[in-house]
Amino acid sequence: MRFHGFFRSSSSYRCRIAFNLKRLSYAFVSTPLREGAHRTAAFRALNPQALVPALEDGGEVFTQSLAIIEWLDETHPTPPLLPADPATRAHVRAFAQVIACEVHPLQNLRVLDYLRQELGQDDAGVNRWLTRWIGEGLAACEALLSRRPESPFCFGEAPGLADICLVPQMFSADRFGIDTAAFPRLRAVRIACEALPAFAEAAPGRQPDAA
Ligand SMILES: N[C@@H](CCC(=O)N[C@@H](CS)C(=O)NCC(=O)O)C(=O)O
Repeated sequence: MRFHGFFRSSSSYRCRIAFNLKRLSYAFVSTPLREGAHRTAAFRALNPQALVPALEDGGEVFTQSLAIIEWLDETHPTPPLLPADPATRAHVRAFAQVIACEVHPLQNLRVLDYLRQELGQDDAGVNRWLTRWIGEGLAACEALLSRRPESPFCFGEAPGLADICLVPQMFSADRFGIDTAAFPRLRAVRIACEALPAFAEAAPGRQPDAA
């Protein structure tokens, strides 16, 4: 498998955690976003959307981190990243999608560049944007978990897709200076996850292309 990603990309970070949980090895191809490596013709041939990650596996190219993670889960079922019970699976997917579909797109490089370059926003304006949308999304995640019994991970005794999405988003919140004190459950899950080698070794600072 050849995995195209970037150390600080949170959707790449999600995939790295999934690889590690499943003990899968892969060849890593760094795609430095700040240098525009994802906008080259060569990269667009892999992903016409010009976004990392992309995974080459078995003669196919897969894109979109949630699709990649479900592909890995279906082709390497142990340990499972989704629960067996259909209702809980739906809740896990909903939690993951709050982050991957509602929060993350609003903090993406191209969106922040657009705010600065096309809409003329300064640091204060961009920070207001990030605080609003990341804060609102994490508050929803905290509320979703608060409805459930206490557990070390988002949905029980083992980490899965929800935790895979949460930890990179919490990392991004720190990077953007968002206060997460109001989200004790999310913070506790993050601590439990980061104590595991699969999460710790996936951290941006531990990647070969970390700046
Ligand atoms: N929904 C996509 C998001 C992919 C994405 O937005 N990747 C970011 C890095 S985390 C990227 O390539 N950004 C480049 C840009 O915004 O120009 C996924 O989950 O894979």
